[in-house]
Amino acid sequence: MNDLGRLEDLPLDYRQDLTAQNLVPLWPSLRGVMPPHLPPRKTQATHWSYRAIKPLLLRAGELTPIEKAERRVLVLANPGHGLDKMQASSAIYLGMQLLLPGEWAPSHRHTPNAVRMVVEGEGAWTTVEGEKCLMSRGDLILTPTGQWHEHGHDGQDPVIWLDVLDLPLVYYMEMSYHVDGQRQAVGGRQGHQQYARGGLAPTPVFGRSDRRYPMLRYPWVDAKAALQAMAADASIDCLQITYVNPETGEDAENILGFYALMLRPGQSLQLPARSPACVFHQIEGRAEVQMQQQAFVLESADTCCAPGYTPVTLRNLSGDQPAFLFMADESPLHRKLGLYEVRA
Ligand code: 1HN
Repeated sequence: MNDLGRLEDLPLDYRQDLTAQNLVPLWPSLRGVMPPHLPPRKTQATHWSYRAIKPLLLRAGELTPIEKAERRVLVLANPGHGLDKMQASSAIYLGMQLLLPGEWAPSHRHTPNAVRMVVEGEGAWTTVEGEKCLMSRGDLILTPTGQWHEHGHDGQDPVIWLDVLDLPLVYYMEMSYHVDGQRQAVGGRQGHQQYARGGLAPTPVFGRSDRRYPMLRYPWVDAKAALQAMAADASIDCLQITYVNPETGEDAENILGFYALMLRPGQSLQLPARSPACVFHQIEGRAEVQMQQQAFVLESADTCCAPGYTPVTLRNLSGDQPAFLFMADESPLHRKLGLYEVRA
């Protein structure tokens, strides 16, 4: 490959003439924006320890009342992007949110899509478009783009959950904004009950639902049971499920994908290098996540991220208990853009 000319090779007066016209020569930067074979990635393999996060989040509960925070969150920021950018990867935002007993995080809606993965505590709920979704450990709750949502807590102990948003992408597109709302009236709908059994969709007299988001809460008991049922078949090596729209089978949200994965006792699983960046969050058990000559030990509720185009090996550190992980990635986005790729 030939060397391309550098900016310094150009006469100063020419560079100044270009600048005066808001013009820039491409060739000195061409290799930087499009290097051979592998894209430049700011996303660094990063681990966030729940043991470290929890006391700092509880301290935020003492320091900042919910009225002064609206959402009381510590952002899991990837140092490769800069801590101020609030990015775990190019398209993924992660945060740990605390709600104390009796608190209420008021209703709003916004352009970025969000999900919550409940980490700890009982008695909290999120109301999404009038559907009250109870929050239990491991439950996944969607608050897709444009949908009203608010959080409340009727229990006794602090509740903590992991927020996953496509905020960095929507912000990059200059489309990130929110609208404040009123406390929502709660209706009777409970999508997770109507779609509780895979492959069976409720069918009213006028036909199947055309709701874009028919299911908002994916209880962990159901996801775990689905994984355990798969595990009964010893020929299935990759015990992984995708959180889908039960009417269409498509990804639950438009931009980020969400998955749960089970590792049998002692199991190792190799994930090939794929274009999307990926987040791993430990729901139950302990696992090792190996990538780029690093090994992170995920204790319960720990989170880590892998840049795109990076092979990852997962290993259950227990010889007698299964391990369960929640994963989020940028696959739906890459697929819709026609950019998704897997490297052998
Ligand atoms: C948001 O609305 C929530 O509703 C959580 O709980 C985290 C991060 C950035 C922007 C909006 C919530 C958020 C957020």
